[in-house]
Amino acid sequence: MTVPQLNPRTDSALVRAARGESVPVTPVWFMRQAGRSLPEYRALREGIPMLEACSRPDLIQEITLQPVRRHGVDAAILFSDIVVPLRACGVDLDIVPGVGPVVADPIRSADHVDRLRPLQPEEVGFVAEAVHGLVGTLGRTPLVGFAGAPFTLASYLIEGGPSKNHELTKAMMYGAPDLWHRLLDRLADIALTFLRVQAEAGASALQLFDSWAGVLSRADYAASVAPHSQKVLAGLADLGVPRIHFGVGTGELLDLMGDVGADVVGVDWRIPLDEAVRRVGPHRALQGNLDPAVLFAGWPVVEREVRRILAEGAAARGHIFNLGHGVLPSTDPGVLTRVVDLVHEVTAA
Ligand code: 1CP
Repeated sequence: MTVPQLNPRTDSALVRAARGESVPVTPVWFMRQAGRSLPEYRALREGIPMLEACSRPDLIQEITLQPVRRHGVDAAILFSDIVVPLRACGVDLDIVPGVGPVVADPIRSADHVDRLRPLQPEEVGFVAEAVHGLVGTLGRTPLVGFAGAPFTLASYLIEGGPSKNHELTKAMMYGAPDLWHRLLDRLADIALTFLRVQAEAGASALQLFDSWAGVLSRADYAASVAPHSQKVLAGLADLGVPRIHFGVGTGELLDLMGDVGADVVGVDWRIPLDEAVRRVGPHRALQGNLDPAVLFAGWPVVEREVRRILAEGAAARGHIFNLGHGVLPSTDPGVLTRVVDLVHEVTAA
């Protein structure tokens, strides 16, 4: 008897759930599953700066695989960062430990925007090489590729680093709309190129992170951000891989974020998934939404919350179990493994 070759792009639980097809178990993976919660990650990163780790195919592959081996998650997520394509096309930036991305010369004028040039696929050839290798090693486990959405990238470029209030970003959005749209259009092209490189190298699904879009009103999101995110997601349509779109605190924007062209809408912990179905509509799958802080509350609480989310997620066209945002660095990785097992146990047909 020949064993059928399973193709993660069509047969994996992740892709099937994203398309609203039947699944043997609810697929589960975690945003930031690769990273500081894992001792094997900390050991490997010892003495290697973040952006160097993100540019070496050997390290990208090993770090991406670590959580798959340890937790048995249903998807790998490429080890990279949303600022990697910006650096690859010449933006002077670094990822500073304990801070995040820091931009040497923040973008605040027309001259700055005009200097931001398109990303050439060869400039992220190291990512394509890593994805190729990973897809071979992962076999039937899908690889999720990702990019930062234009708004979230703009926020780092304009503020110069992480920001609480995004005041300089909003100042440009409200005060210099022409410049704003020019900047976001360029960032959309960069994100699109970066995502296409990953899909063409074999990624099975793509996630567009608009992590900080939740700071915007519906009207501002619709007028100033949605057209640019839509350009990115529409530009992926021909690839036939599911598109996941996620932001934090975006409960009031969920329908709009779906409407820019997502197959799956990522939901944080603030809105129960059955309510998210009402907001997004019945035609898209959902991903989420365990509060990453719940993982610190002891197993009985974690178990109760996982079961609640699975029950609420049953209302969706398809459900991909995830956290409502990334794994916190001090999380006990053993709890993550137990969550994977529990999701599989509860949902096995
Ligand atoms: O030395 C280190 O370990 C640095 C910490 C770190 C890591 C592990 C950073 C700096 N980035 C990453 C990897 C990373 N970044 C991944 C890896 C894959 C995985 O999920 O396992 C991903 C998907 C990202 C994407 C990313 N970077 C986002 C979107 C997702 C999210 O969390 O909202 C954002 C906003 C960033 C910016 C960034 N990079 C790093 C930090 C600490 C931050 C956030 C800074 C801030 O609060 O603004």
